[in-house]
Amino acid sequence: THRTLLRTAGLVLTAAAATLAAGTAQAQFQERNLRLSSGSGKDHPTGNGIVKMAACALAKSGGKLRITPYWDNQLGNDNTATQSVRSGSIDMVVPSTAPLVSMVPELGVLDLPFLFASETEADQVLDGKAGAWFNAKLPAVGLVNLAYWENGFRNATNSKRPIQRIEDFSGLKMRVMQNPVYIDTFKELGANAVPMAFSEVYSALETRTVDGQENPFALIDNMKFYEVQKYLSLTRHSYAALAMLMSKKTWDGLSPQEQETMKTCAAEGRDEQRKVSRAKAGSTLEGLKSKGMQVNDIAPAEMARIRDKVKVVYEHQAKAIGSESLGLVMGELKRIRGQ
Ligand code: TK8
Repeated sequence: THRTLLRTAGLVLTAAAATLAAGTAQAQFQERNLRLSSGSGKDHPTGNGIVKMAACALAKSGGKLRITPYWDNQLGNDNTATQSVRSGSIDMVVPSTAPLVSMVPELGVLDLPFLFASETEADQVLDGKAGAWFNAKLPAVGLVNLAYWENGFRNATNSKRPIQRIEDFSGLKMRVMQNPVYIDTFKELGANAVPMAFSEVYSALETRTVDGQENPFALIDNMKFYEVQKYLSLTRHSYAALAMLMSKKTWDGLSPQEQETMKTCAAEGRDEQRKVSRAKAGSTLEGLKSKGMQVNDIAPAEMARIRDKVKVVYEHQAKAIGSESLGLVMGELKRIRGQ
């Protein structure tokens, strides 16, 4: 009888522990549907990343943590969708970091021309202490960056002429992102820089309101700019990062386990997205040629003149970016390059 009592007590305790554990698991994940705004289409590498991130969140939450993407600026462009995320009416957005400088000017260092020499350098700076330093500034403006994703190296397209040398920029009306570094860079190149939201670019190119724009191959293809742009010149003048942003209001409402899951899955999505973006660059460029774009390299001597001309942008923008941000990123690059 004594033994039976003990055994029964043991069974009851085990059952209680199991219920508690299940209960905690219940508290870990609630039924959620997070709305995510994307500025590109599902068949852009960002789509691969978002699909992977969403599958990861569902799997890790027993089907409770759902992410629903809205493609092609349906919920607004980078600026308006980001404002909606700050207000909490949309949960997530994946803009370029460039438009964020209106809230966090220190991010402008990432937009400096020819800053990164390779994707590897960009990954190490963004995923390292510099990226973490930028991330620490976002909650104050109502945003949490889960991970940096890839937009890519940017190249110039236009409808007027191939850009073979710096003089070919003069007089070109070039749409740029709403960001002082891009405006300054294209002014220094002699173009007429026209800041504009991404969602308006196709029609501005079609109506010849602007002559050209600059973006990575994947977006030139995904947004069908080849339909309204004859020339693609391989300037590779800057590397653009995306930020997988969540509303701080949404983030603060998540359990620690949900927060951890979102971070893990955003990193999984990032790795997939970067992989696809880099794997497809070559075939995307070939595709643009077959869709009628006339693609030209720029002779090294002419590239050297272009790089030389825009160096002054670093000085012009130093004050707005701030010495701490500049020092941190340039220091990281020196370390990475073994200088
Ligand atoms: C997409 C934009 C785009 C950017 C631009 O949301 O505006 O040219 O390159 O990627 O962020």
